[in-house]
This record gives sequence, structure tokens and C-alpha cells, in this order.
Amino acid sequence: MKHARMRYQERATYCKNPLAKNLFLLLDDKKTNLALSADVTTADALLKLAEETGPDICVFKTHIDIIEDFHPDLTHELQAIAKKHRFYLFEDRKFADIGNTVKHQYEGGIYRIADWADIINAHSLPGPGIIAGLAEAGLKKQRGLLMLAEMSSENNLFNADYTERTLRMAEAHPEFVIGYISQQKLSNEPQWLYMTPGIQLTAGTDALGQQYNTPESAILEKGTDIIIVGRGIVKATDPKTTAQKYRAAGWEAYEKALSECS
Ligand code: 5BU
Repeated sequence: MKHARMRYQERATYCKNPLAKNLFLLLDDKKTNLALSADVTTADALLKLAEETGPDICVFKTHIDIIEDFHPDLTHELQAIAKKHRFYLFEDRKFADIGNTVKHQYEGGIYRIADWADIINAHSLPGPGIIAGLAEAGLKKQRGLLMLAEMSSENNLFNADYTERTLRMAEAHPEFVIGYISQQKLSNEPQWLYMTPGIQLTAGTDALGQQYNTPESAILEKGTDIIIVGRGIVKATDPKTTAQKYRAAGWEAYEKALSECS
């Protein structure tokens, strides 16, 4: 099914969260809807990827707890690269506890995620307290939260009712929730951003249940906004050139979606 399409910059006018607004504007300005999932395990590899792919991405997604030689300077350096190449930092932490605990996990510990990650994500499973807890730490720093509404892995336990209830929970916090991690567009309200993992240039699976769709399938057919690509780029012989290919595929799908409904 094709979805009526509005330009990202027009969507920005509907956002109640300042970061969401700026991110939508950046997409059209920089002409990229590619997020890199930087799943590497050393600080040097992480910084190298950020430098190499920075000019071609809108979001740099981390799993900061897989970095073997983490040091607080790393996040400062990442922030400097993000500023230079104009992309946002997204820590894919998938918070999933009570409000009080997630607030500590977000602000404190070794990683101090709230100090450097523009975007974080959370499961709705614990109920709305998780959003309230994260918002207490994130709102004052102008951060944004994505709720996990669907996952890409096969035989996951998400279902239509859970997704629907996740949407209701998010809709009650438009000042902090900026959108969803999902496999498809889920609402007709233009303010919500959809970021989609499980993307490669060829559809397929990995050996551990990951399921891949193409950029065109996500952006054009399923109506999502940003493609998240990990191994498709990170494991390529030339990540920079490969990122450019994904960028072109994602952008072409967006332009095609716009032209099909104009
Ligand atoms: P890949 O190498 O492109 O398969 O990496 C996908 C990334 O997205 C990886 O960091 C996952 O943790 C993340 N991910 C996912 O694959 N599927 C999901 O539903 C969610 C996150 Br939520």
C-alpha cells in the first residue's frame, strides 16, 4: 500500500519536541534519510565510522555498552564529529524498567547517556512511568525519545494490540516522544517520526533471526522516514562508498514517494 506523503520539512511544523523539528528539517536540508548503526566494539572504529560516514547520514546510532575501551572522552569526540558533519546521536539503549531506574540508567553510571545522546529509545512494556522517568532527565536537555512499537526480528512477541497501546502511551507525551522504531508508518498524524532497522540492499535474514527489507520497501511501500543500516555498511569493504549507496537508495525512495502522491 502506498502512503500519502508530505515533505519532511512540512512535517517539522507539526512537532512539539524541538529536536524532532530540527531532525525533520535536517533530513530535507542534508538530503539524507540514512541512519548508520555503528555496531563496532572499539572507540577508534566508532570514531572512524563517524568521520567516514558523517557527511552522508542524519543519525549515528550507537550501542555504547559494546565498546571495549570506553572512556568519557569518546562521547565528547563523537559530539564534535556530529556537530561538524551535522548528524544526531542515537543511543539504542532500549530502556525497559520502572521510571526511577531508567532515569538513573539514562543520566548516570559510566555512560551518562543523557549528556551526549540526542535520541534514546524505550520499550513500552513497563507502562507510562518509563516515559515520565526518562523525560525527567531528558526534557531539560532537549532530548527526544523513540518508543519501540515493532521489532525486525522473526517470531518476536509484538502484536497489533501492543503496538496500538504503545501509540496511545506515546501520544500522551508529545513533548518528549518524537516517534517510533517500527517496520511501517503507524499513524496519520504527521509529527511522528518512524525509524526502521532491518535494512539491507537485498531482502533476507541473518543467522540469528534478523529480517531485512530494502530501503525502497521501508520508505516507499511501508511509509517510514529513516532507514537504519548496520552490517550492510559496517561490514562492507568500503563503508564510506557503501553508505553513499544506501543514502542514494533511501533518498530515491523518498523522492519517489513524494512524486507518486503529487
Ligand atoms: P544490522 O547489522 O543492520 O542488522 O543492525 C541492526 C541494528 O538495529 C542493530 O544495532 C540492532 O540492535 C538494531 N535493531 C534491530 O535490528 N531491530 C529492531 O527491531 C530494533 C533495533 Br528495535
